[in-house]
Amino acid sequence: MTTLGTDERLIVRALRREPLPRTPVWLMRQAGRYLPEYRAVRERAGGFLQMVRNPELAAEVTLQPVRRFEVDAAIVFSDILMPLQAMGMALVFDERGPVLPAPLCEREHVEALKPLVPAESLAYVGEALRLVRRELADETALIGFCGAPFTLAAYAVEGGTTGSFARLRGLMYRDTSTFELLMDRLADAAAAHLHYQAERGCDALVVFDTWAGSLGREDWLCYAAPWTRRVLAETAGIAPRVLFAGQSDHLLEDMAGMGAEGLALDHRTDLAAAFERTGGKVALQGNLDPAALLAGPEEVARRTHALLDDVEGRPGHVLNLGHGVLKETDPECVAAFVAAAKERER
Ligand code: 1CP
Repeated sequence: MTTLGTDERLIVRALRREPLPRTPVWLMRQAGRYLPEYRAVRERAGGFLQMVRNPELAAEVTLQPVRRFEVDAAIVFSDILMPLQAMGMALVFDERGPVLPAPLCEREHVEALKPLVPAESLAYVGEALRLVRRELADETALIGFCGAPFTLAAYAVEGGTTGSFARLRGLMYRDTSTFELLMDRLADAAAAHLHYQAERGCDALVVFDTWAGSLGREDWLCYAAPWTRRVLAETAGIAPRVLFAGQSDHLLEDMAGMGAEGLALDHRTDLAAAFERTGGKVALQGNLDPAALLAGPEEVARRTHALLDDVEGRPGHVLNLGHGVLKETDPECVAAFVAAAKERER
């Protein structure tokens, strides 16, 4: 048996914009509470953090959607906020999501953050990657990820999910030098985390900038983009990188020039138009509305084919949702989404 190298896995080839026999497919949040087998492991572990920090359990839930749906990639089960915990911040997850009970508000808090040394404080991620790669079929890619500095800063300063980002925006405008110090520290951490995951065998890396699109273009250029660009510059060549930014149609052309090989689009952006707007500079990932998977399997298949028809023949497409799988999703609908992509093999 010959062994496929990283370079031959479909997703890697799509990110290089090679013509392919079919469009590769995976889903953001493909491991999660919509899967009964995930809920069973979570129950046994006693919570989300206990799963993430236990490499055997993290590997198990990483592999669950790969076994069930035969997606083209596994994404390591962890969270973008784990580096904040490793840097010394308290972190808990409750039913609604992440909570950081002691958010940063003074310059001393930022200065007290520990530099991230992934081989020490995130060794459980490296071990999970090793266990997953051992079980994966040769043709399946392994994806690592990090949060972009602005999105990490949002959680570190807000203390959790807020709609307005009032604390972050206040810091950004009124104490810009503290904000910039925080962004510098987070950019160092993000780059270190990506290097570690590439060294541990990841074929591709995703940089999640979930909240970047909340900024208008001028503020984004001034307060967010320079640090994302820095993370991408410091990780050039280690593995192809995909930049995800939600609700960022107004930033699409700029995002295409950030240095990532691929851009992940949410469902509000027209995919065929995005191929025109980015002019072949980057591969594009996306972008079915996650809520479309709440329709029945037939409707999911119809919509997925319509999306693929729209970009037929364009190299450099990775099929995915525009954001993570919703926990109310019927696994049959995920199966229909994946099957639609696979049955188009030429
Ligand atoms: O069981 C549970 O209740 C946990 C829910 C959950 C899961 C399954 C959280 C809490 N994180 C995760 C895993 C996760 N998070 C992965 C694993 C791999 C996979 O996709 O299967 C990844 C890549 C993330 C990334 C992540 N976490 C992002 C960026 C992507 C995005 O969705 O925009 C963000 C913003 C987070 C923070 C976070 N962690 C968890 C939740 C519910 C959230 C989002 C909360 C919010 O909207 O602010």
